[in-house]
Amino acid sequence: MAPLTRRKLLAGGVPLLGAGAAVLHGAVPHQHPWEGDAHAAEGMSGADGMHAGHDSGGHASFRDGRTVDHAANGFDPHEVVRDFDWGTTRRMPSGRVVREWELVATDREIEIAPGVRFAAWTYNGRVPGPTLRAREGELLRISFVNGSEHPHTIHFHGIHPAEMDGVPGVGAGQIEPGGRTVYEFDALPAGVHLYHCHVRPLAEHIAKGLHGAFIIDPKDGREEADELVLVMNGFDTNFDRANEFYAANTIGFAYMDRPIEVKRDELVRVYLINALEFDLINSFHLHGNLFHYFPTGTSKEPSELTDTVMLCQGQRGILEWRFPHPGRFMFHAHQSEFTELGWQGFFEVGG
Ligand SMILES: [Cu+2]
Repeated sequence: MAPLTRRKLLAGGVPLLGAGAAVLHGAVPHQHPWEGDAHAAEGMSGADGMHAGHDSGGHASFRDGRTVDHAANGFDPHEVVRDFDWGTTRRMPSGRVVREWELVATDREIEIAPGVRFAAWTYNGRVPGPTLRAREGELLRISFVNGSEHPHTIHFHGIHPAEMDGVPGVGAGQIEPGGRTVYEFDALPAGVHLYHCHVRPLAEHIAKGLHGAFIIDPKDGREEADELVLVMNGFDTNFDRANEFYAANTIGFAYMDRPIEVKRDELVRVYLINALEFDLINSFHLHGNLFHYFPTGTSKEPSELTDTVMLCQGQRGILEWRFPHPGRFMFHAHQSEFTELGWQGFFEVGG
């Protein structure tokens, strides 16, 4: 029997209404990627018996309660969400601050869902890569070491000279395995940006894990807040250029299993980035509240007060709100398909 992928299921003419809804409803629980054709994909093992938890009666998760071994991965989405890497600084004679990081590309297998191994390409061993954070106007110096078996670069969004753009054929160009280079530019403009590899095939290099958040604070800062970073991404585990798993910060359902704790009435600021490949858009939806949205974080005036934003690949923004009510509030992609395949979580608002 030909394998039925979720793409074929959605694109293959299965009617979504009436009698067809029953077909879809019946088919979906048996066609989760971790038990269907994806199962045979190289590098996947130990995924037997996995089901999304909407079969389980509880909240969506993985049925038997197993969770990803974050310690073995070497990164934990609960730490990633509040982990801002300010690098190291020194002051030049002129008084200007130079901020420096070292980013090393490595090939390593990570567990993206319980029992599902993915041969990732990483910056500093994690997906997403470290959240690099600087202040507007500083001089930034990023040493890039390619410890991977494939050529890579780091392409930063923001304003910089052409030779620092991290694309093949310009400046240092493509960095071969064992090679290194230094990217140096001014921290401009203030906002939430991203960085990613820019070697072809581009979608694969980004989707394998070579992407991360890059935040530049305005010179006069922002209002004190509980700050979070959510990098929306996904994983194509069977190499069909469609994602089988979706998440914010790589591990699907991680914030369902363990909600992100925030305080009532405290300002919450989310740096939201869409690093998803193979799907044209992604989105963020907040329950029980609305947020101010600052596209790319480049203006201090919000463009909108809303509860849902849609982002194309590479789009990003800042979200700000306060929870007036305690309790558990969901956040998730408003494409239900993405939600069911991992991209959902809870905020736990303490009284
Ligand atoms: Cu690459």
